[in-house]
Amino acid sequence: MNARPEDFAARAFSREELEAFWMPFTANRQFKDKPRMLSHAKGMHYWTAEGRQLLDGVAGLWCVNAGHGRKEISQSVARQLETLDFSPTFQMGNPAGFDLANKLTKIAPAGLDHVFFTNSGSESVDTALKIAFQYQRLKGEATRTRLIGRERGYHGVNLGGTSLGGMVGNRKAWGPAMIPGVDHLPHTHNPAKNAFSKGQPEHGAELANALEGLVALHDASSIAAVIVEPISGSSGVLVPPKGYLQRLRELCTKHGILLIFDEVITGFGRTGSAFGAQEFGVTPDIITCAKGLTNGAVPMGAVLVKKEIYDAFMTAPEGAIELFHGYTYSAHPVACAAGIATLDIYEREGLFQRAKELAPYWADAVHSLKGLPNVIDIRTYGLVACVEYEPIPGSPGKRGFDTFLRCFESGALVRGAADGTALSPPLIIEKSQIDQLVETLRKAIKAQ
Ligand code: PXG
Ligand code: PLP
Repeated sequence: MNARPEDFAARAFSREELEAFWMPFTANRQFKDKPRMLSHAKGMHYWTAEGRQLLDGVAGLWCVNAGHGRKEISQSVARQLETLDFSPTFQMGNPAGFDLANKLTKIAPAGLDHVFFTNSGSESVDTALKIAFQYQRLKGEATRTRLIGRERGYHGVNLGGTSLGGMVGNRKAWGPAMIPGVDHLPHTHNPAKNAFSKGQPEHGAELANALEGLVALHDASSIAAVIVEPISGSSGVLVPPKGYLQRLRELCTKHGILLIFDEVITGFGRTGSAFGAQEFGVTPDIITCAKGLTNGAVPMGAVLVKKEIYDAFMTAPEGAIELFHGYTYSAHPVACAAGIATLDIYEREGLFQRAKELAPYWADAVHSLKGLPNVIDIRTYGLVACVEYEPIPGSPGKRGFDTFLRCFESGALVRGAADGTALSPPLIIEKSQIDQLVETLRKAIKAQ
């Protein structure tokens, strides 16, 4: 189908009509004074309400990995809606839930062979934390109640994930509401040593040793789990230094601490493998994911756990509920239908491999921005990147936001991340579109 933006011409909204919707992570008043409305999407593009075409440089919000408007997904969803629109998954099942779980565990790292379904990345994170707590209890290690995140981490917005996250703006307003017993490892961003690295930076594996410090402080017997993103996305695409994740794995194993990889962004081909775990050759005990699971078409998340964890729960007495946790919409049949169709597309079109093959071209293209005014670092891996700017004194984040606005006005959707621009296009992107995205960004940076 050719895009026909005129079919989707959005009516104009008055300022008053924009008022009721309290928009998430948005400068509401600024937006409502000068709205940016998206009305239609197909393939690599969005169209604005005014009919302007935008090249999608962030897969919507890091989630539309197979590109927009995939017929296979909408048809699968429509069929499911007409067959079984909703079914409870507490004490009963629907076929789509089991089919999706089987498909998902097939592409997951070996050993992570059970899936708990949620509706978002945030719910996946809080679910993973609860599973980690209870697993330690079941093993007879009920004193392991502390959790460890990392500076500059993002683990969604529910209270567990907020507490484990490491971005100050997302934390500072909720001090007393946060869960207790949380520490943070240092982040791995080191521009003095690693600026303009392509792929994994050379320096910083030793930062994982900070976990030894926390063990020395609290004792291993008090720590349940460590959660990190293999590549931190939200806070500016921080790629793990060579050897860092391996070291973290070793230390977690040594101290009986569960390792959780939050793969909400790094899952589903972003790095060139199904999950970052496989790409970096490190197997965590639990993986959280969402976004690309359904190509963003229907909200859904999942928590993958290794066999030993699932088996520990299955020792509860016959007939007992093993995990007192679940969402009304866990394994919602419509979300599952979207997930099944999405995983089929990834496989049929070899999109993870495509990301891997495009990665060198992508890295060269984005790194060609080195040398532009204010560009202080560029980080790339797979089909993800961040270009970081020298902050304007007193106005942190302004250059990133202004660059997003300029790109939006000149035909590309990018994402402000810290004082930078994050890029993570659908994995179907063509080389010519990579060129176009980078040229649009180049002009926007020059206009800073
Ligand atoms: N963990 C990670 C690693 C994420 O990137 C979540 C959890 C939460 O997922 P939900 O589905 O609850 O949003 C995310 C989500 C950004 C941005 O700043 C990133 C995310 C969401 C919104 C904005 O680019 N990541
Ligand atoms: N609040 C109330 C009053 C509820 O009854 C429920 C679910 O039954 C929830 C919250 C949780 O909703 P969900 O299962 O969609 O997360």
